[in-house]
Amino acid sequence: MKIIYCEDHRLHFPQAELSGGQFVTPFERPSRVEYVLNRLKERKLTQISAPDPVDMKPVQALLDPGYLIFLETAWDEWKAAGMEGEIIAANVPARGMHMDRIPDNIDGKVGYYCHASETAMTQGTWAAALSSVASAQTAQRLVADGADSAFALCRPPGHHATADQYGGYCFINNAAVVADMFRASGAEKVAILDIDFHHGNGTQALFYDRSDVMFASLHGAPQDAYPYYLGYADETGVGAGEGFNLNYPMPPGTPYDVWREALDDSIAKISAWGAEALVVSLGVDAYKEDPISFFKLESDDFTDAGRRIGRMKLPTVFCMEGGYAVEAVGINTVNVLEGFKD
Ligand code: Q9C
Ligand code: ZN
Repeated sequence: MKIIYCEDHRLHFPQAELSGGQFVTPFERPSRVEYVLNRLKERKLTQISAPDPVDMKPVQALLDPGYLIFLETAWDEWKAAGMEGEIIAANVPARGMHMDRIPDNIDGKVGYYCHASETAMTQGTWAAALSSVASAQTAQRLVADGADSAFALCRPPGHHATADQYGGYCFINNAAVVADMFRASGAEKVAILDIDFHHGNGTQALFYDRSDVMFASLHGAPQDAYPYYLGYADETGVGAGEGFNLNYPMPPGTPYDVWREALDDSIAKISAWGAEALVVSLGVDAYKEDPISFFKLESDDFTDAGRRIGRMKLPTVFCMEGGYAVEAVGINTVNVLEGFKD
């Protein structure tokens, strides 16, 4: 399997994440990628290359133009306004307030374009986010041109980012861009399977009214887990998209046999629909020792999950999402890829 990776991810490394009322070193940190790269090499998966330059057209086609300008210019505006630290949202439009009037003040703008204040932006965030989506796009082109599968080692991750909001460590929704590119390159039906521990709220929102991209997400139930305000099972799509959104929320302590039933159900539905291409939002934070999650998957379970996904026999692009038990992130990610190839 070809692997696409760009070292520019290192340009995004905020000093701090707001967690439990304290500033801590972000869970989503550059070393996550190093653990995956090391494990790939250990397992002799060495077909690793850098992405082609980012193609902004598919990104612009899917996302809000004002949001993209914001991401590009936020750091300069923040510094020009005399802010000393990293960009952290301190206010967001809440119930009863205007949801559609964008402030001129950068502090107000940050809150408008953000949904979760744990995620800081820095000088290099935009460049890193572009390199991440560039990796996803290069992987997509390989598969559209005939490869069975490719793995985009994306960082920062993407599945929490919507058309106009960042948060949950995500800025540009890499998997969503890939799905839309599969549509543009001729696939009529594209499925996105999101196995990251957290609900893929951004991906869901981007395709909620569409019948050409089916979205399935296995995740910690919103009553108990970030992103808290989306991800219930009764969110099934709207309009033409009705029936094309599949949520599998699961409670704290969920073991693999329960998670696997959800996986099998989602796979059966994607296959029965007749998807022609598959995008996997590959987070490995369902692991039992993940520091911010609460499922109980073992490392071997990721191999089994990969095998089940591989049995769909679909052209597949994997986009790296979350996973924070740093050493195990490498093992579990590569286990999925090896299982897929069995
Ligand atoms: N105290 C992804 O896995 N909440 N994002 C962190 C830590 C946000 C996860 C709480 C989790 C975001 C891509
Ligand atoms: Zn996650």
